[in-house]
Amino acid sequence: MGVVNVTPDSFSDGGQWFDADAAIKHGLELVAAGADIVDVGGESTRPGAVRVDAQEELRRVLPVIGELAASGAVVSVDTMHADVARQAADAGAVLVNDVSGGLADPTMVPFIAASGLPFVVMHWRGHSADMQKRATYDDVVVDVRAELSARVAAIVGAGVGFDQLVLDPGLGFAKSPDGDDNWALLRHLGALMELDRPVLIGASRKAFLGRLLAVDGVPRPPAERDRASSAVTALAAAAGAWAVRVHDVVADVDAVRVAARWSAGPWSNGR
Ligand code: PMM
Repeated sequence: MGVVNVTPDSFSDGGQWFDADAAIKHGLELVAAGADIVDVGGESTRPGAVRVDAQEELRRVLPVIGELAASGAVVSVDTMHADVARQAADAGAVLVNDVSGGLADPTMVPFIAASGLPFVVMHWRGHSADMQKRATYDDVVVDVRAELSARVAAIVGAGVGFDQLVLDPGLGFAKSPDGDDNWALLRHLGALMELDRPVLIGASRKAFLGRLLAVDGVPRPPAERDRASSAVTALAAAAGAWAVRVHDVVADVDAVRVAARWSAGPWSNGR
């Protein structure tokens, strides 16, 4: 899954694809590089980000989604607003990626139930403005799994098909970048896969990688975290992740192919 952030302020690539034409060109490049899905978002969720309203989000994402879908790309919309999801679907998006797992907008889950669209349910404890205050866990793997499992039960209880759901541990969202939270979740991906739904991982360029690669206490900047992101991609793919949400699709497609070949044995090579 390649990332197209149509935002002025994303931590990872803020402003680079804010213009619709630039965003469309970038999305097409990601598809040409081998992305199976392009994930288009119009609201930054970096720690401390201020929210944008649905009107502004629509203005940002709709032309990009329409154009990419018309070109044959498989497009997902990264949004917490049901209105944006609905209009994105009308414009050709075929998957809804909601970092709040339907918690931010009470009309999201009913829309997903009515539309039948696949829905990414990410582990989320509150909006980005103060989410890092919520990074307290007894056992991060047990707690995230229990909270996701409870979300799945609530969403299915509200009429969404179990098979519509994809789960995501929400790396960087109410997870301490300095501690072990993100690493523990990656180390124990199997615990999430036991919930019997495909798992999506979004580690690309995140702060915990910057901290890992810090020199003299200065984190590595986001644009220089792609090699580490690809290493996470290879390991996550080998551990059975369904998809990885990434910026540097060229490198990550190779990483996924290595992982697939590594896991499959010689018969996957026609022998
Ligand atoms: N991370 C970001 C945005 N959307 N969606 C899902 N499902 N999982 C994630 O981890 C995720 C996401 C933030 O990263 P960006 O600013 O690079 O888009």
